[in-house]
Amino acid sequence: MTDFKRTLITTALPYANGPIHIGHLAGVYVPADIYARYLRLKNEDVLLIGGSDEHGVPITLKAKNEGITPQDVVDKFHRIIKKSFKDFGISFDVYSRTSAEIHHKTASEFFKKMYDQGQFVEKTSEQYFDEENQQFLADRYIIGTCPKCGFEKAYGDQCESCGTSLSPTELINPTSMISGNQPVLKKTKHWYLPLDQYEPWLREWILEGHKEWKSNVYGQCKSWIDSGLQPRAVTRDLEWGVPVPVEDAKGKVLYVWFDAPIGYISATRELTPDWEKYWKDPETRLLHFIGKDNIVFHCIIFPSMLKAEGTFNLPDNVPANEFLNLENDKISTSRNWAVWLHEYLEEFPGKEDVLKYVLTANAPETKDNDFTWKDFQARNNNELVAILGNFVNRALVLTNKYFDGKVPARGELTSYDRETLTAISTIKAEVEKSIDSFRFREALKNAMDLARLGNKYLADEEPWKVFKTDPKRVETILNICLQITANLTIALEPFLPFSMEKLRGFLNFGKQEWGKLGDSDLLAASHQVNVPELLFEKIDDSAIEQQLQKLFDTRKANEMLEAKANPVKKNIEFDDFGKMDIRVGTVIEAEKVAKTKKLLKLKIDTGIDKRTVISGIAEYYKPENLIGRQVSILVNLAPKKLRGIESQGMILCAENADGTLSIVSPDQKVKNGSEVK
Ligand code: B3M
Ligand code: ZN
Repeated sequence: MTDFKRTLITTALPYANGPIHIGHLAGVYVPADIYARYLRLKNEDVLLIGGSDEHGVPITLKAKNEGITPQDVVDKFHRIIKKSFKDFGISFDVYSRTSAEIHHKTASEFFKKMYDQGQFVEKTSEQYFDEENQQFLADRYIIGTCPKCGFEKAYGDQCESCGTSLSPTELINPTSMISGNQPVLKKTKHWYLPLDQYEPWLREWILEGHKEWKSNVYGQCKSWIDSGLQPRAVTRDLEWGVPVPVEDAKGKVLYVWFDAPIGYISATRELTPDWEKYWKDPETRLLHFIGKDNIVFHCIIFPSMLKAEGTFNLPDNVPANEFLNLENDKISTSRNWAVWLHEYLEEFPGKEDVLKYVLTANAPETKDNDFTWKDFQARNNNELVAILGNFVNRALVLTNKYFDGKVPARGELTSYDRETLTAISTIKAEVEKSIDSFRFREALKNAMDLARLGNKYLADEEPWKVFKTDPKRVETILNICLQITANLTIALEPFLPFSMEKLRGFLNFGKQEWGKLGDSDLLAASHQVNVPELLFEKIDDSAIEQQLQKLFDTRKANEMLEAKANPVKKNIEFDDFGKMDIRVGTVIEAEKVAKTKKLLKLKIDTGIDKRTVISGIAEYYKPENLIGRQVSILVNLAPKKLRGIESQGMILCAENADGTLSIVSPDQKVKNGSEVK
């Protein structure tokens, strides 16, 4: 099926402004590592490329806040990230960084070539400038009042309250988030990638040519393309980054999303003088492992850049994953809501594979998933210990006990034996089918099924009983168990590399090629095995409680910070409160407002009348679930047009720390029109 000679696997370059957490691992690095290890076992020519993304505005702001240089920030986190990946066993062939000289050179040349080929559009526009800090402001660093809904903390690119996408100049009362001052408009020139011109080609290449891509990836591409692509600025007014290599561009750098994917090329170049073979030979297959928030950059923008440059391969597939949550809450670096890899490695020494196992078994491949410490413990204790570890341990211990550690030969076979041997012979095709289509959790399950089957076979056959009456029969049983064990060292090698190395040590057995998987004579009769140690250990409740306590403390600390950031407002008189007419009403109709993410159009029976209210709760409530619910509504709020619909009032909601909204309702049914006071 394969018509390529080699595979180049890239993994999203993490921003070097924080450490790696389990969300990064589950979404990108664990699956990419499994895939690379699998291909290496098959003796394929493969490179696994990684590196730190060290540019961008957030890094400069972090440096500013801490009174250090951006280089200091990235040096610190690059070191932490690189070490934690290494200790965890992500088998990068190279882990580079975008502040490296080779990267600046590569990105610069790439831009220059596109520039010389006339592939950018030059545009001068007015952009907000912070006079105090003498810098142009990225859209995200300007806040102001949303012209559509009046929300006071809308960002320069989007209002988080009503979902409208904005440009900074549309904001009312714009404020620089850096100085707190009002920014001024200043002329500046930038280079744009005219993505609109690539639309017909993208349609053809992705929508026609790559229907096999994962449906979440294909779907996102389709919706981007269908909603119309706009030219994108690929340069910024900033000091930190790759300088724009043309005259007349002082104080300008390449936009971080322009240079970062080129980082994959630079890293390959750092690794091998043969790098062009991996990027330009059409017999090389290019795969990008990323999370879903990076799809547009890897499927639309970077390919357009590669296409424009003209000499590079395009990605063959982009198996992007969804998100992993932690204990039912979004993982967040700024809120410290995460399991950090470097901390895990310290707190659970020798348990790298346990985390790999749990993250793969519960990988967010088709939908967002949740990591919980209870599930982590259960999967370790009930699967790794009770099934895999228990099985191989008993097979090895019994072989030592009855046969001095020499692999016994098989004798006459029962039909159960034959069934079991057949399961060994089919495992390869099953695991391959899943891995080849990037379904790693299914592949892991298939491989673990072999251990499950071995465990059951051993329990059913009870060699410890049979030995007393028929020791010859035990030779066959243990031979089969040991052959399963030897096969597991191959099938599970991509997933649990540290443990399989250990297990090969117990078996006194070398590392095998993938092609050997399915062979039920991997171990010759009278081959000497060793006395095993435990392959996995139980994780007790106290270790889990400690982790939960840590998260609990984080949550508490966050709540306190948020309370401080949201202080109690100035006192008011009762009369001020009395001006608000808040009533209880019942939702009688509900529908989404077309072309918005956040808005619902509700018809409310207020007891006084039936009126229309637009509410920004579409992300948290399905319209059909609202019908019949009682809500609190501010009925004397001056009517306002939103998206062309007049909203007559406002539904009251409680805003959670993470920004999610929850409707405030009476705790028992009351008459519509009842006053809230
Ligand atoms: N650093 C964004 C992220 O970490 C970005 C990825 C770059 S991949 C070229 O999600
Ligand atoms: Zn708004």
